[in-house]
Amino acid sequence: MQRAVFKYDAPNPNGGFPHSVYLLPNYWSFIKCDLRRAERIANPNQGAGKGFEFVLKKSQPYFFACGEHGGIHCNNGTMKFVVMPLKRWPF
Ligand SMILES: [Cu+2]
Repeated sequence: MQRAVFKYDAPNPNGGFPHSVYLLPNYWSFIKCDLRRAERIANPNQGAGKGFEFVLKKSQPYFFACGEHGGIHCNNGTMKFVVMPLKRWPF
């Protein structure tokens, strides 16, 4: 089973926007950073320490983005990515 691990700084009271992890439903919502039908899978506190682990159950593309503050870190391109888990070779 393949997993994605997300590590990000906990919310900083001295400034800066916090982070989170959203799973977006498809390619276009990912391109547009449209979070309306996205699912928040980790909150701003879950990226600290060992981070947040998400199991990639299927061989399909998974679209992830930070969704805090209207998706600012998705829109500026710094916190969004796609991962495509592939089946392992059978040896
Ligand atoms: Cu962020």
